[in-house]
Amino acid sequence: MIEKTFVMIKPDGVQRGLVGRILTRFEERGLKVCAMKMMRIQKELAERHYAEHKGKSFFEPTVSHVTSGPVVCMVLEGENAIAAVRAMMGKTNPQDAAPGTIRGDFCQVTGRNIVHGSDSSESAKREIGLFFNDYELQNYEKIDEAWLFEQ
Ligand code: IDP
Ligand code: MG
Repeated sequence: MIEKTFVMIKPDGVQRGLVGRILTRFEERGLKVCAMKMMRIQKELAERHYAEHKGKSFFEPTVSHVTSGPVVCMVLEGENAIAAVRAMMGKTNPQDAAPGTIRGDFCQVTGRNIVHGSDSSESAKREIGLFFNDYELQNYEKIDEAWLFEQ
């Protein structure tokens, strides 16, 4: 099923100069970029984004980290895009993330795992709505679609 998912390159990914390499992985997979922007997240938005973790020990540090510098937010579309992106990111703790995944290749600790991706269709819908207005989502056909998918 063709899905949209929300992806964010966190401040550590931006600071380490990995935006291009992370984006390239998604583009090479054939995922379509439907929206993308760099922004500085306000505390309130960060708290809403990570609301499911409120009360956990890592909530405050995570909110603090994700608001500490600019992030790059995007909406990616493709076949089972939500699970596909999660698989490409690797496990939350980079020590458990397989080599070949973004976290497995570029990170060492959970609190600096450089990338976020929605974990379910409900999360994807919620997170896309939190970070993007409808008019920011581009609806277009890419020329590689005829070769990426069976007709
Ligand atoms: P996910 O990003 O793989 O979906 P979640 O469990 O939803 O992982 O946690 C959200 C984010 O909170 C993680 O990506 C990480 O940045 C941070 N986080 C989660 N657990 C810990 C922890 O035990 N220590 C430090 N940071 C954590
Ligand atoms: Mg999560």
